[in-house]
Amino acid sequence: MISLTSKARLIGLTLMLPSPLLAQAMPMDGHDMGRMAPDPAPKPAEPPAHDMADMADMPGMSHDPAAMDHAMAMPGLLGGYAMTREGSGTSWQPEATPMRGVMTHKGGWMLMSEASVTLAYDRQGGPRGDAKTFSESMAMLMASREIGGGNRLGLRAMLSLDPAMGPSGYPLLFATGETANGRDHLIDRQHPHDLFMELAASIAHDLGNGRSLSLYAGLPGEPALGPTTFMHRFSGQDNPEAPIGHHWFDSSHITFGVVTIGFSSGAWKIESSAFRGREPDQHRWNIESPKLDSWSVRTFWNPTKTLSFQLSTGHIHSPEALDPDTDEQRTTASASWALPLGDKRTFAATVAWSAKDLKPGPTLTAWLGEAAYVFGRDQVYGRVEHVRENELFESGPLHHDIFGVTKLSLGAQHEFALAKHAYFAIGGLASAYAYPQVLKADYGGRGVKSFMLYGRLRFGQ
Ligand SMILES: [Cu+2]
Repeated sequence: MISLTSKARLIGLTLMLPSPLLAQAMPMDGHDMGRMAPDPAPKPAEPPAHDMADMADMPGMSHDPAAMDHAMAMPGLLGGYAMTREGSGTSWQPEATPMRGVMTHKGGWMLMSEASVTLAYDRQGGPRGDAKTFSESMAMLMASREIGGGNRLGLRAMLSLDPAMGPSGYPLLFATGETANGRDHLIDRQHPHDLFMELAASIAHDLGNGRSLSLYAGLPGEPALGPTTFMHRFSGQDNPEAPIGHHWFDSSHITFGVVTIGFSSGAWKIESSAFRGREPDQHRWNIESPKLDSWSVRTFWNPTKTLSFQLSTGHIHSPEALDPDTDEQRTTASASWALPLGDKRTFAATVAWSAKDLKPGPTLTAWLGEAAYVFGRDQVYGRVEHVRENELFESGPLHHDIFGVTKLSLGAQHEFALAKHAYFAIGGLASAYAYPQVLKADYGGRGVKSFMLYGRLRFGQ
């Protein structure tokens, strides 16, 4: 067990992490990207009028055209497109997604940083419900530079103090997966994330004509499987709850040992990973030993700046420590949409489908729809998901039975600017569920039964 004082010290440490970058960011207004997507080659068909309007509105934003050109030329880590096309790991998202990190330049390096700490009160209702006050957090640092020969080096670190919430995570009805103690399954709870969420390096080689080859390695890292992770996609990133379909879509986002090769050409990308199938264990403060016993293949198609489509499949060797003889073939498809509406308004949505083919065992499917509408510093968001569950009962007559469960969450938040790049948000969300009658004894009657209230301190744009 880690003592309270050392937890406090760690929290302090993470909060301080971006401060050197913050110091660099302060005098560099002209290099500041604001909430707009860079656009290295604006097409006449898509007038950038709203982008320009956003930019002019940004406090501290330079109106110098040279500085704007410079900001628009910000390249991605893994290819010669705009950086805003890149989501978590090696994933793509719509290029029009607003950037939330703070960009700076130093001696040939392009740096980006972002951090947030959320304190949430969580109340899940019904006989299996529970209440808890917990904190979740994330700090990300990214660095990239040209290293000659048409090659770009990328480095990325993402940390979280989620382990401080305790090994059993937070109450979340119908969420399953991973373990708190190495013996019992976590049921109706969301597991905490590891201290090290990503420590990755990448090299991208420019082949010309909009084509590039890339190599990405992480310990931990994110394999080429599923859509951009929930806390990094614009449609879901301010919702403090993990989706109950996390283990269908993006549970591989922290994988101890990942190597991915990718090839992109214009609007397309194809990539393949070798990675460790086993999910992180209950010891959340350490780095686990890597292995490459699983594989995945994924393709993205971004036909316009506002759209991104994804299709992937992966063979995951022995993902669950408590069920080591079961492998999984996970196949997912998703579409994401990001629509800048001008005047600091953005609408973003994601729909996703997944099939988890347990080997041996049944195929369990899930789908998800998620949307967020940001207007100024206010936001409303929602998520609807359906999951075919077979882990709700560890024993008894319903053990391993499959139940279709649907959850709807709606939330809102308001953010206050505290200082340049520092924000404080307050928000809340409520959830309602639909499930088979046979679960009534364990989950109670239907209706709205869970809510979360939260405050969030954020460093970024
Ligand atoms: Cu996770």
